[in-house]
Amino acid sequence: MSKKRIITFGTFDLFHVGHLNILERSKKLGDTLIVGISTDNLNYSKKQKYPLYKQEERLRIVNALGIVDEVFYEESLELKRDYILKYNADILVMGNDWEGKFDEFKDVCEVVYLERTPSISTTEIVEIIRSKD
Ligand code: C2G
Repeated sequence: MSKKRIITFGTFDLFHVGHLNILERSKKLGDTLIVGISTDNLNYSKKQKYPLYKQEERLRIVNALGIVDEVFYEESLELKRDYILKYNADILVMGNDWEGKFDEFKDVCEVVYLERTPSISTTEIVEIIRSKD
């Protein structure tokens, strides 16, 4: 049987266990895990703010995980179909905060939404640290 290629996307700012959980569960769906790291500029255009960690740092952290096989920069949300095709992905995995949003790609790959890990997010971590000042 041919090896299954999994693709997923994210910012992975202040890398935490919620990020690790989704990457571990994504890897279990196949053989090769490819991760698109959203660029600083893409984040700015989506959220009007830059991540705390620079894209080079976020990419290095994710790439250093033993379960991750390939990483690349996600420059634009509109390029998702191109990335799926370029990286020959069999399955697109996204957190269920994106439920239904990527169903349009079901013509080129399987689309799976995984449950987010409850009670942890980069925003929450920042708020907790700020409140300790
Ligand atoms: N995640 C999770 N549980 C959490 C927090 C995050 O499962 N408690 C998942 C998200 O659902 C996502 C991945 O971790 O699949 C990365 O999360 P973010 O860095 O917040 O990604 P986001 O900014 O939503 O970028 O093309 C889409 C974007 O690049 C996604």
